[in-house]
Amino acid sequence: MKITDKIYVAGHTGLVGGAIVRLLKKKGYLNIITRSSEELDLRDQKAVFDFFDTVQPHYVFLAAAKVGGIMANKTYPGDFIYDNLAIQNNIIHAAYKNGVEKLLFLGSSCIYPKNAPQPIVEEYLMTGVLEPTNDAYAIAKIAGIKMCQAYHRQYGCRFISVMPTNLYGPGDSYNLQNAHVLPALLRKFHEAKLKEEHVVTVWGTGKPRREFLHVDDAAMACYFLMQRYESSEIINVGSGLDYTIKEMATLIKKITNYQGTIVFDESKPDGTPRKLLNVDKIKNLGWKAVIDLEEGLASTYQNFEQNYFYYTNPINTKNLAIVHV
Ligand code: GFB
Repeated sequence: MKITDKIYVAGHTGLVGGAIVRLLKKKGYLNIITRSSEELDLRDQKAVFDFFDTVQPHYVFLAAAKVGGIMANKTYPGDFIYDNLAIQNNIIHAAYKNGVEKLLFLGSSCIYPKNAPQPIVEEYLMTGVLEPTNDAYAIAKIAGIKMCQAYHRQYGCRFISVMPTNLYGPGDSYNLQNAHVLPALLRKFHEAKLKEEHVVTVWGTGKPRREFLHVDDAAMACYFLMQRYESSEIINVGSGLDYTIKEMATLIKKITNYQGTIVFDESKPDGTPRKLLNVDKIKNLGWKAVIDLEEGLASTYQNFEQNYFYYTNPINTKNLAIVHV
């Protein structure tokens, strides 16, 4: 990517899109293009086609998606499948029609089968049944991967698909019903400390294992792959380490300096038992995560505390909660 190329980051108000924009600015790119969802509804085919027609971006980071934690996925599967299919269909097709030089599509580790052997290698895609709490989202993401591969095969488009593990960092959603586990727990422990509550409730059994990656590492990986990766085969991006939810709750208790007790609400879903990506493929290309989990969480907590009123304002959490477009 040349410093003057037009680079469209779809989803720049979301966790990953925001981190990609921060990184591109730091690297000195001069022509970063963004549109808020008020300016451009990515589910609207005509609006997206007109936008590409007018703007003619050279590179596209497709980080726009409807995303959320286990409860959001379980509650709104219709929204997750429709919005994500619409967004990615519109952007991928418009990118092809307008001769975009390269597009990077962001998937998710939940595309893999619920009981995939661990750590998960890329070849396990479509070898088993999906986790039911997020199968609608996963099917949309799998369709996006297949669309990039089909356009690569039929039209020679340089469209690549990147599968990040569970991400966290500044710019996340802190809406307790819809957020992912780490922001939800940071907020729960922080507020319990402020209100001097004796107990924090963590969903599920605490036994599922999850791998976490700081979003600035994920943005670095996307940037690296945009320059270095040409295959239409999917590629995993992760830290290579996983922890139980109980271990994560204990770590967040320490980081937030909360003195009370943790209890588990087993009426809430656990989701996939384990989701650890094998990251050999990207490591062999020369990229690895550098942000230590405890340090990354501590700085994320600092960012949350500093912007507490923004993150917990119902207007912002409503926007951030589900639609990252
Ligand atoms: O992060 P999370 O919502 O998503 O939940 P998934 C991970 C684990 O943390 C589950 C537990 O076992 C939850 O039950 N957990 C404990 C909590 N307390 C909480 C809490 O307060 N909030 C939340 N949210 N979880 C999502 C998918 O799955 O991961 C998406 O649904 C996407 O589609 C994303 O792929 C990366 O890791 O289970």
